[in-house]
Amino acid sequence: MGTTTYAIALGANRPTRHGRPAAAIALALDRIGGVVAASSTIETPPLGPSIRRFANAAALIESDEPPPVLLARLKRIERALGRRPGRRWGARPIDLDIVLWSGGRHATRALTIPHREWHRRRFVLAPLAEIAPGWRDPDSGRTVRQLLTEVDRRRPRT
Ligand code: A4P
Ligand code: MG
Repeated sequence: MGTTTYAIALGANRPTRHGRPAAAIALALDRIGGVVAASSTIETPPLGPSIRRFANAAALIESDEPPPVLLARLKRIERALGRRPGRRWGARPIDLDIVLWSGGRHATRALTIPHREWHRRRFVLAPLAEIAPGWRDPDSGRTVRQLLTEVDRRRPRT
């Protein structure tokens, strides 16, 4: 039985032998396991230099793993699904980020939770608001739903 809840953001914008980006997201969720809630998968315009649109989703998972152990496992899943280290923000078959966890904050050189920038990104907030609208950002005290509203107020169309 899992004792810790994590919110994971999933993103993909390159097809793989498993199919379209949305298929990689479904497969990643299956491999991660312990999923207690999963959002729909939405298509989003790329932030940054990528040209291809992204598929994005969010999930809540339960796990006994401490954050660095979960991160190492997520990286192994990324590699198994065809991710290769490359240009930051490059096109990727799958990106698995830890956005929040029930332990509050976690900050080491290799891993920062909450994920930096998550609260400004509609492609993270919109899926997460489907499954965890009331989860509060430990830094600002605002809920996911409030953060999404604020992002939409600033940039109503993206
Ligand atoms: N790291 C630190 N904290 C975390 C965390 N909370 N979760 C470190 C995961 N990793 C964390 O990540 C680089 C390093 O960050 C890791 O080795 C880990 O030690 P990465 O996944 O290997 O590389 P990346 O994904 O290229 O970098 P990064 O910074 O995660 O990119 P972003 O900021 O996630 O941006 N547009 C749309 N529409 N949708 C997207 O999903 N994604 C990006 C990637 C850009 N534009 C996008 C999307
Ligand atoms: Mg990442």
